[in-house]
Amino acid sequence: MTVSFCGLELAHPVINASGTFDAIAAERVFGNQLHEGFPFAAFVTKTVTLAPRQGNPPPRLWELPAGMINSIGLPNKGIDRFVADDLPRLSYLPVPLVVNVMGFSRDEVAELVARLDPHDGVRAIELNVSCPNVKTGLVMGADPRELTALLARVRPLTAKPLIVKLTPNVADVATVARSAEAAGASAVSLINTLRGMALDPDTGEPWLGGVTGGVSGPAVRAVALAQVHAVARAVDLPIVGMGGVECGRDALDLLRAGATLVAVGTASFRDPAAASSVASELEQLLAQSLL
Ligand code: RRO
Repeated sequence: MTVSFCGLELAHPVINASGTFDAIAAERVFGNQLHEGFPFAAFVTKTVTLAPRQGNPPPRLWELPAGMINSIGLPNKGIDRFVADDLPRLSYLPVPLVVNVMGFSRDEVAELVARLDPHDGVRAIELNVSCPNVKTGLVMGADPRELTALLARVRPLTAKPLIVKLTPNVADVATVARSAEAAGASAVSLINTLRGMALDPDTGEPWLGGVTGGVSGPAVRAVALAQVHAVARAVDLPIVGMGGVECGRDALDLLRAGATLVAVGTASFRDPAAASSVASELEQLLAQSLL
């Protein structure tokens, strides 16, 4: 199941979706066991911003019949402490490391990329232009011209692969993907969460502290499949497909739709080893399809 992605040789095509698996916390709980059976072929960090952030007020989660809504709002320690505290630990993971970043302006993204570029442990950078939970989060990923300008600014700053994480909250994701490709993206990943909301059954007021949030899990799987399919027909870039993947069959569908890699996200909250089962089921399905 080895796969080549942006020059990285991966043991299999299953990675994690940003923000859905805390490898440092998992290491504290599982110790060496985590490294022996590491569930992902590459590890993607939670989004890092330039300045530290508290995130959105609680409540931050709402469970759905087929997934959940999150309104986390990018809590993180900021790039300085990420580089000082987390990067050395994450660099010891047994798989290539992808750092996901988000800035509130082109200059901020440029600074984040420039700060990560010197670190050999960072094998690729994912640009999150699609967070639904902060006011300006969607601007860059929803506007092809803005995305082009962003990539023109940051592409010259690093030779590392730049993966652009696309939002599903646009009319035509293929157009956005095309502009990412034309402006020098190395790959695209999709989908981020779909904007949704829930009401408190007692008060009728929005449940989430951030009012709206991002829907993920099996509820969005068919949307992810359609968008990966559309983007695969629009660009020649490698695609990381994600959205509600829970079993080998879901992963196979995304690969058949044109993805090179598949990411597991929400399923890891229920079972931190979910991606391992997805990868072994996928291996069986691929072996069968070769017979
Ligand atoms: O932190 C979040 O609220 C968040 C982010 Br950065 C994102 O990209 N997608 C999402 O559903 N939540």
